[in-house]
Amino acid sequence: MNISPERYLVTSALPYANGPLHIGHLAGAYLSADVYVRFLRLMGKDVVYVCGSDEHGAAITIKALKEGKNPQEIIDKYHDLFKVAFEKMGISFDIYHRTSAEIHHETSQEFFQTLYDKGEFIEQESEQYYDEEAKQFLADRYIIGTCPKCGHDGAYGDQCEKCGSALSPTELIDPKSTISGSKPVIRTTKHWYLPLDKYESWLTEWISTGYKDGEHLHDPNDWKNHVLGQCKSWLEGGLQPRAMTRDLDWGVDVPQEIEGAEGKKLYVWMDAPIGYVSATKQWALDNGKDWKPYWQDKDTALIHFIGKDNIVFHCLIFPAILNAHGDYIMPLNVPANQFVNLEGDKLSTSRNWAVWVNEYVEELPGKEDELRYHMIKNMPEQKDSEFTWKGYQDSVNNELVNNLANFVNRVVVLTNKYYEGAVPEYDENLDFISPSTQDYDGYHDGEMLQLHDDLQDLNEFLRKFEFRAGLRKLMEISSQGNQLLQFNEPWKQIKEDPEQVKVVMNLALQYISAMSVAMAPFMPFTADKLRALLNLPELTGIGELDQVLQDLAEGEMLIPAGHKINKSSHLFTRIDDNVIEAQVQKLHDAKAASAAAVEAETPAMEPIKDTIQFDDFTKMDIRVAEIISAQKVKKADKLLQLELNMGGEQRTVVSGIAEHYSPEEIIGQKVSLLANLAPRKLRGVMSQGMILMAEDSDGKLTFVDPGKDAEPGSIIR
Ligand code: B3M
Ligand code: ZN
Repeated sequence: MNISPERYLVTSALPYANGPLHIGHLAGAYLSADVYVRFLRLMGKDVVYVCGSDEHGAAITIKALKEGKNPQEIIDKYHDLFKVAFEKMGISFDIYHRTSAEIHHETSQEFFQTLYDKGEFIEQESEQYYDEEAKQFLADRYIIGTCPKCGHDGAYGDQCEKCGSALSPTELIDPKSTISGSKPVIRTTKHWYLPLDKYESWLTEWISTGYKDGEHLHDPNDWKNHVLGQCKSWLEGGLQPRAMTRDLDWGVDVPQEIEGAEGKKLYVWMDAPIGYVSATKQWALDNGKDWKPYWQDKDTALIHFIGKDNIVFHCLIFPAILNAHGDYIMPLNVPANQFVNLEGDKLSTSRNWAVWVNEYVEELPGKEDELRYHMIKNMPEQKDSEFTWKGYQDSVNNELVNNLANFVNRVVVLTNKYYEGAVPEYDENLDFISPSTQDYDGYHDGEMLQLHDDLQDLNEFLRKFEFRAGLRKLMEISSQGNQLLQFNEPWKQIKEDPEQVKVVMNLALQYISAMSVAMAPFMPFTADKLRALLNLPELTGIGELDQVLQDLAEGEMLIPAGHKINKSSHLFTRIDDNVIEAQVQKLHDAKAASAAAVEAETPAMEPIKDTIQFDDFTKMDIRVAEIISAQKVKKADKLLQLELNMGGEQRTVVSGIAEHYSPEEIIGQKVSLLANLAPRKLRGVMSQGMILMAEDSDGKLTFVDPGKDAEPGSIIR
C-alpha cells in the first residue's frame, strides 16, 4: 500500500434529507472526517472532501406522506438545515452537494447505462406488493403489518423495529399499505439486479487480504476490526443478487433508452454513493479542476467516513458497482464509527431522544468547539459510546477551562506582565533541570525536540484514524505546558532568576504556538482565537502543521523573540450547572411530549381475543333489522325496549343504549342484530337477540349501521 498517496478523496455519508441532524450523526461520519481532512490539509496534502444530502428513496417520500408535503419541500427544508448545522459546526467540506442536482441524475444514469451495456445486470421478475388504490408498487418501508417473529403490529416490510428481525414484506401478517391503508395485492414486476454472488470471491479476497487482481491495495490490519467483522459475516452468509431499480415515482429515472425503463427509478443505494462522484464533478467544475484523478488514478486514497449501519453498502455493494464499471479505484479504507447513546438510552428521532445540532448551536452559541471536543473525546471509534450533559460539562470545565485555557491564559498574562507582551529572548547556554527529561543539558532545545516528537505521535494517531488518542495527545501537550510552569514557578523565580524565567516563558510561548496549529483539526474556532491572541497570521489550514514539525526538528522558533502578542482573553468559559440541568430537562420534556403525541395518535387498543375458527363464526346469525318502536324500560336507566322489523318477523329486544340515544331519535334506524342468541329475560321483558354496537375508548356507543339500503332480514356475513 502506498502510505503517501498523491491525493485524497474523502467522503462523509450523505445524510437522508428527512430529518434534522443530531449529535450521533455528527460523531459518526462528520466530525471524524473533518478532523481527518483538516489534518491532511495542515500536512500539505492534496485533499478533496465531499458530501451532500441524500434526497431519494422511500426515506424521503414516507416523510413527505407523513407531513402532508411533497418530497421536494421535504428535501429543500432539510438540505438547508444541514447546510447551516454543518457550517456552524465547522465541518469543512470542499463541497456540500445534493442528489437532486441534475449533474447527479446524469452521473448516476451514466453509471447505470455503463453497467447495463457491459451486461453486468441480470433481469429478474419478482412478486411484489402493489397498492391498487394508490396504483403503485410498494417499497418495503411502505408496508406495515404484524411481525411474524414477535407479534409487534407496526413492523415494516423490511424490518421489525421492535425485535430487530430483518423481514421481507410477504412475511408480514395482515399487511397494509401506508399510502392508502388498503390491503396490498401481489403483482409481478421486473427489475435489474447486480449479481453480488458473482463478485463474492474477489470481494472476499480484497477485504481479507487487500489484494485485488494481483495488486496489493491496502493492509487489512489498517481497517477497523468491527468493519472487517461485519464484512466477513456478510460474505460468510453468502451474497445474493440485489435489485438496483425500484418501482417508485421519486428518484433517478432508469435511462429511458433501456427497454422496460418506464416507471422505474434507481434504487437509492445505487444512486446515493455515486453522489460522491457527482459532488466531486461539481467541485471540479466550480474550481477549474479535473475530477477524474480523484476517482480513477491509483495514486488516490479514497476514504469513506460512515456510521456502522452503512458498512455493507460502502465495503461490498459500492465497491462491486465501482468494479463493475471498470474505471474506478477501490476505497483505501472505510473507518466506520459505531453509535453514540444519549443519557443511557439509544438516540432516537422518532422518540425525540436526541441533542439536535441546529438547536445546540442556537442555544449555546460560540460553544461549537466545546461540543466538537467532547464528541471527539468520546467518538465511538471501536464501540458504542455515551453522551451525557454532565460529561460534557466535565469535559469543558475540567479539561478545556482548567487545563488548556488555563495554560494559555497564564502564558499570555505573564508575557504581558513581565515583557510587555513581547516574546522574551533567552540565553541558549543557560542550563537547568528539565521537568520532562530531568536533564540539565540544552534545556530549551531538548524541550523543543520533545514537543516535536509529541506532535509526531499526534500525527500518527490521526493518520490511523485514532482521533480520540490524537486529542488526548493534544491535551497531554497542554498538561506538560502547565507542568512546565508549575515546576519552574516563574512567578517566584522572576525576582531571583529572571534569566531562567525567560527560557521558561519563551518555551511556553513556543508550546502554545505549536498548539494553535495542532488543535485546529479538533477545535478550528479556538485555533483561530489563539492565533489572534498570539498575534500570529490566521491559519490558511494548508501545510502549517508540516511547517511546525519541520521548524521544531530544525530548532527554529515558532514564534520569534521580540514578537508582540495581544492581551489575554479567555479561550473557554465554565459551563454552569443550570445550563446542564436545563438541557437535561429539555430532553426529558421533549421525549414526554413526543410519547404523548404518539399515544394521542394511537389510542390504546384492547387486545384481540383468542383466534376462532371459521366454523365458530358461521354459528352466529347476524341480520339486518329496523327499529320500528322504542321505549324506556321502567326502573332501568340504561335500557330501551325495542321492536324490530326483521323482514319476515318482528322481534323484541332489550338493549343497553338508553344513555346514548333517546327513543324518538332511533325510530327507523337500521341495525345489525345477533339473531340466534339465546333469549334472555331482562327486567321482566324477554329479549330476543342482541343489537351490535361499536364502543369507542370513551365508552360511547354507536350502531353498527348496515346502511339505509340494507333490507331487513338480510344476512350479514
Ligand atoms: N443516506 C443512509 C444514512 O443516512 C444514507 C447514506 C448514504 S451514503 C452514500 O444513514
Ligand atoms: Zn418483531
